[in-house]
Amino acid sequence: MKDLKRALQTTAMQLFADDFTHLDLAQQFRTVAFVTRGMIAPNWAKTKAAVDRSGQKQVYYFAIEFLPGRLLASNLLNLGIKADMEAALTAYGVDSALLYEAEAEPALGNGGLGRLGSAFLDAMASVGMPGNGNGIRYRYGLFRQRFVDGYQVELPDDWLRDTNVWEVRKENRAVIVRFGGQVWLRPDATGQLQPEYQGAQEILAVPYDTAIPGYHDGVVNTMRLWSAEPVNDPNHAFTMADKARADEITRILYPDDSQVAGQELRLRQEYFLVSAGVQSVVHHYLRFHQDIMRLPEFVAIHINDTHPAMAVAELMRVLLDDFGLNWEPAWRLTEATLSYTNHTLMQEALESWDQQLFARVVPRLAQLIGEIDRRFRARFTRRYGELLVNRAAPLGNGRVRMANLAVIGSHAVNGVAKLHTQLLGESVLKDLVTLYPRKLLNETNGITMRRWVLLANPGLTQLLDLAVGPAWHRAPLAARGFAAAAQQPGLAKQLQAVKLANKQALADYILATLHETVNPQALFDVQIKRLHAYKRQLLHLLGILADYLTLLDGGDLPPRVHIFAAKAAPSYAYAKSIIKVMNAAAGVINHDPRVSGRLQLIFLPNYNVSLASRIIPAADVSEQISLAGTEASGTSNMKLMANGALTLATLDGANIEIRDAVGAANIETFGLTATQVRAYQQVGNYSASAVLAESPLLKRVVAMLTDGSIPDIQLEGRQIVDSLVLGNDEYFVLADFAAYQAASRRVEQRYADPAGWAQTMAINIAAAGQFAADFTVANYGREIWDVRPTHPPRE
Ligand code: H53
Repeated sequence: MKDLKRALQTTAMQLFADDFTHLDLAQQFRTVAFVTRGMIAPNWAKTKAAVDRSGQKQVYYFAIEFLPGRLLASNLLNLGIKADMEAALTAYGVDSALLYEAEAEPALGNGGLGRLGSAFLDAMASVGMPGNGNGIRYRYGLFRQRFVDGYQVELPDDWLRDTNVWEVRKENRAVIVRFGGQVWLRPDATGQLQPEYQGAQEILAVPYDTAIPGYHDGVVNTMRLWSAEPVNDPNHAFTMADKARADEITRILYPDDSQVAGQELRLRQEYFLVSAGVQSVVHHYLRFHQDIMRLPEFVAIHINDTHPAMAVAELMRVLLDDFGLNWEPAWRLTEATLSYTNHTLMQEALESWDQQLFARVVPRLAQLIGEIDRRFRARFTRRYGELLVNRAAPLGNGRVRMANLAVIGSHAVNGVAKLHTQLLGESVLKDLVTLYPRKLLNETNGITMRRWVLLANPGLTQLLDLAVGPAWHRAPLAARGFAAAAQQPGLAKQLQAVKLANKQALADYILATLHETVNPQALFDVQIKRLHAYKRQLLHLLGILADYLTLLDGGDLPPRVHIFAAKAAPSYAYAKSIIKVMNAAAGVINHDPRVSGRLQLIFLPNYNVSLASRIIPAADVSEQISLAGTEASGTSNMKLMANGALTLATLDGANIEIRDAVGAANIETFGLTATQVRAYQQVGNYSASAVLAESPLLKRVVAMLTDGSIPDIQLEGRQIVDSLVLGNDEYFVLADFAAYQAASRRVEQRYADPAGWAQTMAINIAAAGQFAADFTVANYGREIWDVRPTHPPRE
């Protein structure tokens, strides 16, 4: 503690020429972060040297998004000096909670996909797997969301305005990425065809490295993010136009989640990420190895979703053009090095690119994919027939199909929850699984328990430590003992007290941000995730409106606060309409004295990792109500259960595995199954109007969207009703409504029994350990990457 105080003082002098106590909060944050970074650095260097020296195989996780969340508290925790640093801060009169909030949040992802990537980096470091993130250093992260008259407004996220203390610019590791122009193939002296480029645009990719310390294990891995710059050629100064063209590539994160943007700039971002990443992986490999033929023994490159799927062709390009390999050996190396995770079954999230656009942006890759396609067809057509092979090929209908390319060029492909993997095999990847029956695996997603419990919920952490000892920090399954321990009334009472305190803290935040008073004794019912039709925030809203009517009719329902947080893609009009209607409905319900204290709708703006950390510990109920067969996995479902929320869920994604973990008595499930949904879709016999006609309550609820009872939503209300009625309710919201209402009533009955509720809470907390990302990455390591952790998570 004394040492830390001294370090803060010295660093404050060096950075700001002033005493630590004289600095403002932002400067104090920088000082603390700088000291922390200094403490990480030696182990960072040591980890890198050890991996290179021992020749351990390394994972390179390629992802267009990473969503680390603020790093200071998590770094301090993992270093094991959080309490000491906080004590040092207290001694200087600084509130560490406020200091943590002074950190700009790196919002370099949209949602689950990016957060998963960051969880994996944290987990790999924590179990001792050499793992590197490879992503993009977006100048502007995901937009900040504000509500104006209930409408979502997007503000730029200028997260790099102040220096980013955590990153290290590595100009000496920069590489050149080539776009556009024309490529001619000419035979060289040996007769091999060599590409010649004409008129290509060259961009410099400069890496910025961020340390990812593992939990109490001295391992520090790297997240490498690439930034685009003009090439600085001493003989040829770059122009402002060159600079602008380069800057553009890494300026913004596309704000789409589970949807494709489809713009040329996005394609350029993808190639930039892939080309810089592949080149730097190969350069690094060659510093310690001679023989390129042994690449897959030392390197695993993972393609996270299809955005980096061009890695297949880029690695082929490097092997053929730079190393002069023949096609077959190059292909064997590529397949052995690459693996791919699919994260979605949704049509609108499956990437494909117009072939002409593709050829214009990355002409050499277009040639190579043409050849991959030709060989693929030649290999399989005779045996499997043209129809199947046409569907599974990388090229078809004038498009480059990224998922097909990724599967064909990888030795393994995985889904992210059992149901998702099964459905992949039956639908999206059916043909490819026929051709490559051994490639498809399941790797259910996981979460960082340390961030979502240790950091976010100190009260619960203390209780768990008390009940089962601190072993669960490293061995998440050790939390299992909590279920039995919580049968003692004393512990159960403490658990209730912790939850209540967390709810009070959230209530304070709600009061401060929205000026709404909520009662912490009420049931806190939480749905936090991207706003997307398939996730069915609309079903939740219809449930709230139905409860509102029931209360107005004189019905009796226990006090309940519905808490939402969600961003909508700026161009996703339907999702934005739902936000507007939610906010307008909140205006009506929250200010109607007839339901005062019994029903509230709280929509918190600007959902991000920090806001999630506030909401999750305070949740009683976790709404996971996507249409069965649409949510690949979900991960907020895991975070919420780990904090003791009861899951109110459809049988979708990882909800099914949560049910299996906690037992059917400790979750509320409802609704159509994926099989039933598919049957309706295949036969075409679902009629939303018929469902509506049969339910007077539902009819009244839907009418509220257009009859003026919610003011100022003429267009939005109409749009939603049209989607339900004229559009025949694509996501079966009306079909599941009655079952949802019934499940909601069952939740309330449970909540009326505090002792039973506390048991359910404890069972959920106790069972969450199996969803620790530590296990997930260890499984990837064993089944896909062939990389073993040096200290695997204990079972
Ligand atoms: O990935 C999560 C899943 C979640 C899924 C999400 C996702 C994105 O965030 C973006 C694109 C995409 O294809 C999938 O929707 O169900 O939990 C991590 O696997």
